[in-house]
Amino acid sequence: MKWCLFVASIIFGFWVGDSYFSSAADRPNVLFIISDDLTSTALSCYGNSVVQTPNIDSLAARGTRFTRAYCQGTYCGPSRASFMSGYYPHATGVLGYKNPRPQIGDRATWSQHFKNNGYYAARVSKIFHMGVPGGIEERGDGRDHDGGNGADDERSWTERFNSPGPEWRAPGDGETLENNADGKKPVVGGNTFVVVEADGDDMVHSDGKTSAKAVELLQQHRDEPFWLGVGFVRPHVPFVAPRSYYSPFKPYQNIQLPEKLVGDWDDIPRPGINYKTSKNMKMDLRRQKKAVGGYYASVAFMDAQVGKVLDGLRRAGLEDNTIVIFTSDHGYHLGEHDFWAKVSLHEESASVPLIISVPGKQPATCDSLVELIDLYPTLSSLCGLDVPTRLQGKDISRMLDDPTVTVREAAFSVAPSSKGFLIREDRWAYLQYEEDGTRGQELFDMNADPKQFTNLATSKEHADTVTRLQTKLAKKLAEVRDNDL
Ligand SMILES: [Ca+2]
Repeated sequence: MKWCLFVASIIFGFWVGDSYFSSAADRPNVLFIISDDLTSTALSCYGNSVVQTPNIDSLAARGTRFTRAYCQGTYCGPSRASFMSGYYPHATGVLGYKNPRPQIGDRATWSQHFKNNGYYAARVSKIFHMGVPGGIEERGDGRDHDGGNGADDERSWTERFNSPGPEWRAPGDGETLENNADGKKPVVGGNTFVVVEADGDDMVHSDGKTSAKAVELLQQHRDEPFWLGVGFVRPHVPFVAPRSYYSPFKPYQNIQLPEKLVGDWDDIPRPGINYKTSKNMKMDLRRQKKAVGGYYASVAFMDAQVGKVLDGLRRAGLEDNTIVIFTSDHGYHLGEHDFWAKVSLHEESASVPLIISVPGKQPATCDSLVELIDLYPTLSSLCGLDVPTRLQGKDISRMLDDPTVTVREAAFSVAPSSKGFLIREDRWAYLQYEEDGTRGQELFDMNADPKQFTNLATSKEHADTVTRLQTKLAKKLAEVRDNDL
């Protein structure tokens, strides 16, 4: 048997039985591109007809586009710590803006696992949490935090590179939209809705520098296996991009806002009302439309940077031996229910865009439920590395050959800051606040009500479904906490 496998390994260049590649040099590269705060609803390949994202679309056209991918935490810190460590937020207890190293000890993170297996592992800009804009801006507060590395984990990398940029200080026409009803507030920093139509070209900004550095690294490391993480900070606030990216979205008054329903909040429990709303941000319709336009311009700018990286991959001759992943750390509200930004566990915020392109595999659209935590085991499997049994995600690689494959009947996500939990099944989205649900429940029939306007949690007709999902959630949380940490 061993002899047969040996012969097969010579013929096919890898161990057929265990799908191990014969040596690290033959293994595919991994190019992991992650945008910050990007909702799939803003991408043309996910159906947006106003924003054009030709570069992300081109990746979708040759890879598998997942329509039901979910983050494990609905803001940067817990989401990134989760998919990089391979544990759910409630396993590590990383519910805020830290890296998971103290909790995982010597266990390898995703990129570190590849590094330990002979890969060059590098990141450009934000992969673990970094504050935006403060953590990446020149003169920003993040310069005082580990030299601008934010909540990064140094052991995950062979090398790491940051891309400081001017952010909200970029010269151009800027406006603060949030809490600025009288219009007297200047352009400010922080986690605030600001739009800047910036002077100059792409290279003025963090993401322009990130794409250039990534292209340089692809050339430099073309002759060795690599795991390269490229972290773009747009469309995270502030919405800053060169002027040219704004023209398709002006005049802003022509931007269509999501449907508004009278009494929409009446059946949502208080913790389910997102922390940023049109009301508490004091954004009138003009400001709301400009916020969407500014976000869209940031998406178009980020997409152009993705294009430069994909072009660099092609020019380095690496397209045929590189698995490319594109995703975001969580989704985003652009005015649905008059909610804005992240944290919410409603669909636009908890779901993420996810595209995985493996050379030689057929393009597809996959509607199976998947989670960002599945990336670590899946890419380990695809590259012939061992898949540590302690990982809490699932190997979804078979979906790349057959998009009808399913590996889970529900996705699980949390919003620690509102003590929120989400169980997303094929038909039902069940949201609960507090572990016992005492601060409220929401149940949506995603077939009949995909925009989540009618909370069915209090209807007698659906009491059994609520009980079933509440039990399922408690069981899932117990499984998450039953781990080797
Ligand atoms: Ca984020």
